[in-house]
Amino acid sequence: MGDVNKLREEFVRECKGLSSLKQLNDLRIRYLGKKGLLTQRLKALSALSPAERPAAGKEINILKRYVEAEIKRLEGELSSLESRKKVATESIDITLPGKYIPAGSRHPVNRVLDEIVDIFLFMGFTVEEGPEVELDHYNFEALNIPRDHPARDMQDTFYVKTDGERQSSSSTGDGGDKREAETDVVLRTHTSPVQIRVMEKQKPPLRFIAPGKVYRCDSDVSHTPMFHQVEGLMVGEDITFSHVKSVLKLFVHSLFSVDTPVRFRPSYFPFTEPSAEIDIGCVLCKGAGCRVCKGTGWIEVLGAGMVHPKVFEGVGYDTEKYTGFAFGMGVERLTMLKYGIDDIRLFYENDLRFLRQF
Ligand code: 2NM
Repeated sequence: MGDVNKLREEFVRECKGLSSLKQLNDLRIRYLGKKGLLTQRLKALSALSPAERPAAGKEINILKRYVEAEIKRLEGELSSLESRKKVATESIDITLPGKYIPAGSRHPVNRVLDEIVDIFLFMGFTVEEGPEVELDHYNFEALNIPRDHPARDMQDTFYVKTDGERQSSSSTGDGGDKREAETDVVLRTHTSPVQIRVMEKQKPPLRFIAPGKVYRCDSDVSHTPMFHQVEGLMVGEDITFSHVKSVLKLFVHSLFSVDTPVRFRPSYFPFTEPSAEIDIGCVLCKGAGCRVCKGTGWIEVLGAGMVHPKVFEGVGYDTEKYTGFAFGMGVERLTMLKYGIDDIRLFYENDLRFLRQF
């Protein structure tokens, strides 16, 4: 058993020369690893006779436990030594310049959109959302917009090609060449399909707004192919045009100022009857007449009306029992008025000189 004693002496000697955790780890592998000195000796026990085996095994195991304990103790010592060394040599140069972290800002359209949503939340409306890729049924048919209505024109609506199913001109009547690419799938041209989807699922009373992106095949100083709308709907047993006036007046006075003049003008929409367009006194010239209001002193900001009975019939509402009003507005237009921006395309050019002003 002199061999085991020699091994112990060798281990003790090697421990004295250690100065790093890396060296300690190498030492551990040399003794306790898969092919380590102690592991090999333990394996060699099987070659001994049953008479010799217990005594030899006992000695090697005592050494093994000693080696394990020593390594653990040295690990503690060396790691605290190393961290003290690191702290002593490390330094922080407090004169170095800080890292530049560019701060983004909210897009003006989203800022105004949030303001609009907050005003309606305050009035007890909830927020509903729906798909931007819509069925012709929800975007037009259910809203009493007939097949030959100008709003459906290929010029305004983005039609989505669908696999296999493409309506031919014969199935859409005498539409001619222009109608050839029409399908049942469109990019929604307004958020009204959300109102239809909600009414199909829920019974009155209802009070919600539908904010979101809408798409129209249009592009000039006052039109972009994508823009944002907020539409709203309130349905109940005693809803009248007085509710339209009070809700929308309060809205305008909250978004602009309490002294902003508001007027309701008769208008036409297929999905409301009666319908109105709502003007506010020009925020730029205060009614005196300017380029923005085209000399009239008024700017149109909202459309609204009492929901057409045909729309209610389509979703299965009892038109004898329920009435309701709906309204809609363009968020870009309101943002332009709030911030005095004269070209809608600035919102989507991503020019930082423009965006950083908000
Ligand atoms: C507008 C103007 C007037 C409207 C109508 C409906 C629905 F689904 F209830 F019939 N939703 N939105 C509506 C009415 C929208 O936007 C200028």
